[in-house]
Amino acid sequence: MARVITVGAAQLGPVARHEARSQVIARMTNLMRQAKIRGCDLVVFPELALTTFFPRWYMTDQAEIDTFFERRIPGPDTEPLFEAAAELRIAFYIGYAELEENEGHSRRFNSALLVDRTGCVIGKYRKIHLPGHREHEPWRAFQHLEKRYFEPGNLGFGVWRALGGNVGMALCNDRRWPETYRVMGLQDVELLLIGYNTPVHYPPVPSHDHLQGFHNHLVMQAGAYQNGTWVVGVAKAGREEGCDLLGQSCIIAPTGEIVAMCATLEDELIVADCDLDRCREIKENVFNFSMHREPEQYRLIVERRGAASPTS
Ligand code: CDT
Repeated sequence: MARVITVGAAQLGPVARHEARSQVIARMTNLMRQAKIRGCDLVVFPELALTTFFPRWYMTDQAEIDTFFERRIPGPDTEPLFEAAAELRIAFYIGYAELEENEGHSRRFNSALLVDRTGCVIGKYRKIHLPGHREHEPWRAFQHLEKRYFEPGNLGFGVWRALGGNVGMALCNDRRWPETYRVMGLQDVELLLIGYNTPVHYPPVPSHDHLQGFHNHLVMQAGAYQNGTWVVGVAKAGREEGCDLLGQSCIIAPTGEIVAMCATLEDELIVADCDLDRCREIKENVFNFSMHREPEQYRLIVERRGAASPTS
């Protein structure tokens, strides 16, 4: 019997700085209800879905910074989303800013959760590739202070048994790195969920601004094909507090083909029937890892962080 998961990619339009969590949750719940009508088993929301993309601002008041973080999830603000999921019997992925408090010690991560059809959390991922910078750089049109506000994730790239398949999670900048996909490919991932917030303007190299859409799809399509997995990339899109965020949320087949893509920069749901058995077309043939990989020859990947030129 075919293993088909009907997946909804629930792109969000911009979230204003002072938009209440309850307003955002209402938008997300609306998308979840649309997803139910369209037969979805799973809905995928963006990275840092509950607030505006706050790393664009330099802030020094920790109390102010912490207003963008969740101390508990589900918590009082987010409970309605979990209740809607349980009522509709839809699993979901959500990105959020996580504040972990343990014996007076606080840690902050850019995180994502996988929640099952009963509203129970079954997996957590903490973003590993944090882009941007740590200090205030006033020359930029806007900041990208993920390295200041978050620690690198410490949970690795997990893959969970869910919805009859193997489901992995990553966040935004992770999608640009081949290691992200391969570590999950080696756990036989079949459906990889990735929320993102990608400014169209890249201050260090503005001549690449027109390539943002191309690079977005290039990396996810390559990751899907090279590991024989479905990939779902979901944006927070549109003009958010004066900053243009890329849209183009999409669902990609294990062949690397885009099978559904958003056409707006607003709240929008796209849906695709993802047959997990189609992963075998790739995993058992051109990228049959057991048959064709040569890990002994790949040692540098884990032994060396930065590139070093040959000495002779
Ligand atoms: N959120 C996030 O990771 N955004 C980055 C922006 C580019 S690097 C400053 C991304 O990879 O899309």
